[in-house]
Amino acid sequence: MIQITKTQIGFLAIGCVICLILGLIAGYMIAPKEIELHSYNFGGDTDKLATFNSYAVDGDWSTKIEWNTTQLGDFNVYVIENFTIPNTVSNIKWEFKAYHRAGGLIPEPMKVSYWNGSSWEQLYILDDTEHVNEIFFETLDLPTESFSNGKISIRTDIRYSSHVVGGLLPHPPEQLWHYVEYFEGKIIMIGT
Ligand SMILES: [Ca+2]
Repeated sequence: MIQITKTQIGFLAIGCVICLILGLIAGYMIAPKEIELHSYNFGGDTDKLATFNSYAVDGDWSTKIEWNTTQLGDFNVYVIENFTIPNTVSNIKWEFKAYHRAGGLIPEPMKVSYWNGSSWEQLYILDDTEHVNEIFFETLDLPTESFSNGKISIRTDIRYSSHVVGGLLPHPPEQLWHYVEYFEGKIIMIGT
């Protein structure tokens, strides 16, 4: 029969505690983490929006910037979101949520780019046949050059197009729409 002394139980308990602490540290190091938005700015036809610009960066994944759909024409709005990244990070992703109302009026109604230190590099393009008439999420891998200086800037361009077609018998005039609306985006990083 195997006998276990109180001393052995003590060592066993200490060993378990150490393993638990090491496990927690390892989990903390590899668990995905979000980092807070440092600053942002908007550009383009922001006067064509029906909502506050800030709905794109308010941290609320249920609010979005929306177009005033009574207007006709082609417009573009972009938001640039800036983050400060710890220099120990090795893996960064960008996740966003958007809505695509498809209508075949414009190609590439949404683009996402990152700043490489001297120019904007394209990371993602939404094709007009993707995510048709639905809310969608995308998670994109960011290349090392996008955060090698401890900062990262993401630019999201969304477009709007609306035109009246028809008007000749037997087709009455009809207003068509095609646009993307943007809810929110965030950096996800792996590392410490
Ligand atoms: Ca929002």
